Amino acid sequence: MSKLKPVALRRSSPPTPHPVAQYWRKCQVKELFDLPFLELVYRAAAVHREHFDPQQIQLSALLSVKTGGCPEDCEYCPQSAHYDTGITQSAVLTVEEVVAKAKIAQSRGASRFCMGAAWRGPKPQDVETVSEMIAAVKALGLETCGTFGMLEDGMAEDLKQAGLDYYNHNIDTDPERYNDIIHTRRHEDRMDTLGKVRRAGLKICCGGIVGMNESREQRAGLIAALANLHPQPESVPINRLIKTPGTPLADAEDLDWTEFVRTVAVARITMPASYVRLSAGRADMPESVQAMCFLAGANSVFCGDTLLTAQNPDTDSDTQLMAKLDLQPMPPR
Ligand code: SAM
Ligand code: DTB
Ligand code: SF4
Repeated sequence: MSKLKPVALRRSSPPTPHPVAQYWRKCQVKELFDLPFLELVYRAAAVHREHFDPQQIQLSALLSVKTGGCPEDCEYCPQSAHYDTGITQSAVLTVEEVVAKAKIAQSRGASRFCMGAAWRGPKPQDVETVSEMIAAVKALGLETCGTFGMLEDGMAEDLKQAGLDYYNHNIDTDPERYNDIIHTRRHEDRMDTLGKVRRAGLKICCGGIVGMNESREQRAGLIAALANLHPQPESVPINRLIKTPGTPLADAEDLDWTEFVRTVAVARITMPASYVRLSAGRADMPESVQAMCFLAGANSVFCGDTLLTAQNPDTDSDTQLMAKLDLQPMPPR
């Protein structure tokens, strides 16, 4: 299996700092979505070039350190205990198992390693367990990211102390329809954890899912809510729903590829200095559509054959795609 090697930065200057805060009204974001498709992609590509080297793609690897049996009822998720998806609860991985996976990911060019757990939130003992994993992964020289659900006071500080760089906590959909999709918590609970994460000095990875039967206006609502986080999230995963049999969203209507590209482009324009990740949903996405996403400003992907439980393109296909598009892995900044 070939390794994706980082190359020297074409641009030696530091990344442009996050721009001065601008409040995005949902209707303003919707106006961006409504632009003629190629005009929107062109504008997003221009913004992308002002802040990043467009030939570079940040590579993150993902590992589920505790799979299945989650008490939350997120209608999209294969790991919710509320739905019969064929995924059963498994024990928490050992530090040795996590380090072995992290070494493989690093050897394949990943610069960030994201550990996920199917919890509503960690218990104090869980924070101790994942802290050992975080410290061990950090010691390999990888950036670390964790996604463990809602945090109690003090937990974000403990994770930071262990060596965590990023915390992933998605708002997932337009706040106005949050409880149409998830009934076991509120949008405000997510915001509460994001506040704790920020105050602890961690970087934020926060995004959402599209293709959950939402309207274009609701996609604009999701992007506006993300862009109005202050400061804006350093990393913004745009997930395309992976329809999982057994979940309530298994038969969601297909989202046209142009609408997905529009979402990426609007995320890039409204969050110019953030990494915009073409996240879940690449396994069955044609290379040409992925290329359009990169043109529209996506500059991060998950690498490796598996996401948390679902399939991702294999390393060889990704290596080939990046070679065809003359893209290079981004070294850690
Ligand atoms: N339990 C934690 C939480 O919800 O924050 C962390 C893990 S959870 C699986 C992380 C994210 O995965 C969710 O916020 C959601 O955006 C994404 N996700 C879950 N199922 C998905 C699916 N079927 N398709 C696309 N994204 C999905
Ligand atoms: C994110 O926004 N997407 C990733 C990561 N953050 C944790 C998770 C995608 C999960 C897709 C479904 C699965 O693998 O179970
Ligand atoms: Fe649990 Fe996270 Fe899945 Fe929701 S998205 S069911 S919180 S693992």
